[in-house]
Amino acid sequence: MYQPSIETMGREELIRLQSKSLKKLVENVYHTVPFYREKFEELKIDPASFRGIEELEKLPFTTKSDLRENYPFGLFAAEMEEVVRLHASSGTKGKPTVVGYTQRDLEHWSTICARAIITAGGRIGDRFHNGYGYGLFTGGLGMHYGSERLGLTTIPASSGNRMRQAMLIDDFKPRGIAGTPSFVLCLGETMIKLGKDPRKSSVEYGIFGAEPWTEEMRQELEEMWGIHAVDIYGLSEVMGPGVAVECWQAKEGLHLAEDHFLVEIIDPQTLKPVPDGQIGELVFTTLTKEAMPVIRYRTGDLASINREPCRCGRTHARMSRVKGRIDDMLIIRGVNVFPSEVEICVLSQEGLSPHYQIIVEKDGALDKMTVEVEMTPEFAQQAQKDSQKKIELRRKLAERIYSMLGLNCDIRLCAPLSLPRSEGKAVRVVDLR
Ligand code: DLL
Repeated sequence: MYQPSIETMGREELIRLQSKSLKKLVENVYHTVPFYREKFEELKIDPASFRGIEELEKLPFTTKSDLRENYPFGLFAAEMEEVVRLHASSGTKGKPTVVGYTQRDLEHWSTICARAIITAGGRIGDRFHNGYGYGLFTGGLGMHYGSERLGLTTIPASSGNRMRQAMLIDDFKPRGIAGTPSFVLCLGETMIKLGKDPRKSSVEYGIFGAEPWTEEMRQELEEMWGIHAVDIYGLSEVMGPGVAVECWQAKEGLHLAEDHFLVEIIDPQTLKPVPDGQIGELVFTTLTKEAMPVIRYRTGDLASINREPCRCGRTHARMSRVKGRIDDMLIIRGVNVFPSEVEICVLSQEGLSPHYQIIVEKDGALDKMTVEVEMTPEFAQQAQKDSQKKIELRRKLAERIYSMLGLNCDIRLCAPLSLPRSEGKAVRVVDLR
């Protein structure tokens, strides 16, 4: 462990610590962020008498639209001279959301990412190939500073240029790799195309996140590379990568950095907390951020929480894999569909590769879902000789999807390497409605 005294802290002590930080935070944002001052006044919250975690539910939520409405720096709690770094979301709808960090925030973030790398299986002395994109996206720089904090030999590969990355892995021999699961999958594919077997590479563990992925995709990556593949979660509004990470020993949920982030799971309709173990929306309050703290930030991500200590010895609560985002949920002919459910069906069907896309369009008055998926090269070869095989495979996948979702869909089998490859976050859904 990187910080054993914090990572194995008893729950009572942890809650005391969180409560103390929360009280300080409430006082601080009241005096520094007009947005929170107004909200507190509306809700008649007096920061001076706020008692801590027991009163958490009285505090207002913060949403992505609050960030947009206060673009770019309206929610900053620190003076601009103290803000030493900005990051921003890609902003597919209108303005991006902007986040800021003070020097101390960056210190904390590096420590949190260093802790995450060790949790994921990293060791002092490793070489670390960082395939997250560098730039306004938090993935690249976040993991970079975590790796340097540990003193690892850090390779800032960024995303893209797979041929070059394949060569770097061959030559630099990293023990750890990080990137979006879809990108590292494509990188493995490129290595194979170049006649290099990723299983024979030096890589022993991979830290994958920034997009939803499934247990089936984990298996695919672990087999392809011969590695431990662990899940890392985070979001810019709260900090970036490192908010939670799986341990390589158990891979049973992602350990939340609870000394820095207070987690809640709520029912997105009623906004009330749901019991541990039940899926709901993840909500975070930052406990140590200076430049842009957030109170009860509604992430839109769906997961559950488990507060039992883990067999790796860590006591911080664990979140489940993210099932999807509330706004990623497709409603097709009245049926709720998460792209991850389609991924489970695709990856558990022999003959198919993990490269797929879901197309949703109007067919007259009705919605129509088509799953485009690449065949494996072996299957495609066999199917050339026997066209019946493709009909059979299409039927099998459609049946799997029907039994998972209760929804009929069309299947389009595509040639190997024909679908677009992602360099950062994969685009799984094309909604043409
Ligand atoms: O994606 C931060 C990050 C970088 C996390 C590298 C992990 C590794 P944003 O670009 O702000 O930040 O996107 C945050 O991505 O709300 C989730 O919807 C999704 N996401 C992040 N990690 C995971 C994950 C980074 N492990 C949004 N599983 C979040 C599923 C994830 N979704």
